[in-house]
Amino acid sequence: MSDDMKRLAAERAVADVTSGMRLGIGTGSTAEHFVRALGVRVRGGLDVIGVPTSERTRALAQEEGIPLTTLEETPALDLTVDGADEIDNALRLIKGGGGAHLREKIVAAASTRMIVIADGSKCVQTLGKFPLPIEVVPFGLGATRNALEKLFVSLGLGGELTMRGGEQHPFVTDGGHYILDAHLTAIPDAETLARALVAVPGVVEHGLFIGLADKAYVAGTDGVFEMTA
Ligand code: ABF
Repeated sequence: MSDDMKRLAAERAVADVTSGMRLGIGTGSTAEHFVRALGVRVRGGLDVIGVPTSERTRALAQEEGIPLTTLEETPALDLTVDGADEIDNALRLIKGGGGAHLREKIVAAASTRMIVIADGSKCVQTLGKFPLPIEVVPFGLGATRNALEKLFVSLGLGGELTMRGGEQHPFVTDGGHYILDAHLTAIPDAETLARALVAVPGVVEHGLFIGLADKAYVAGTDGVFEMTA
């Protein structure tokens, strides 16, 4: 059911793609529906070029015959289509549950427009129930973790940090970093937290996407509805 909804949202986004577009191509199960539906249109003659946001997406896009490029060759994109873990009413997002938010944010920021695709379970009043992914450099991990814990206390945010994959076998991102998931429960001021996180040495990127999404296609039992920023 939820997978059908993800597919419906993805198909709506594919309908917004036109020939000549330079695309950012997201990661995750919803984005995979987008890649497959895009592949069908490409094989039907749609002329686009895409930058994948993960090695996983690159492999699938190649299988689908979608022409790919890089941000070195094509530094400005027209449209990025990607999933999300949480979406609030102002189209602020939490992303990174799939571990790809560093590349996802670079690609989204290089795009004129970003469309989010999701099923209705991703919509929230306040961000933060989904653990916030924070990508960190392995060097100095203990110090970075302490600094993050102090930051959360100073902002009145409770919650613990857990190492993605476990302390013994941490998950390693496409960029060779680790991910600390912050279990904050609620993030009442996402802008302040986003600014503070990037100022912590050792933090590479976090999963708060603010001011990047222009539109979301959200699929529920009554069909797909559109949210705009
Ligand atoms: C990517 O995939 C991520 O930023 C987000 O974590 C996740 C959403 O996953 P799914 O589409 O599988 O629910 O978009």
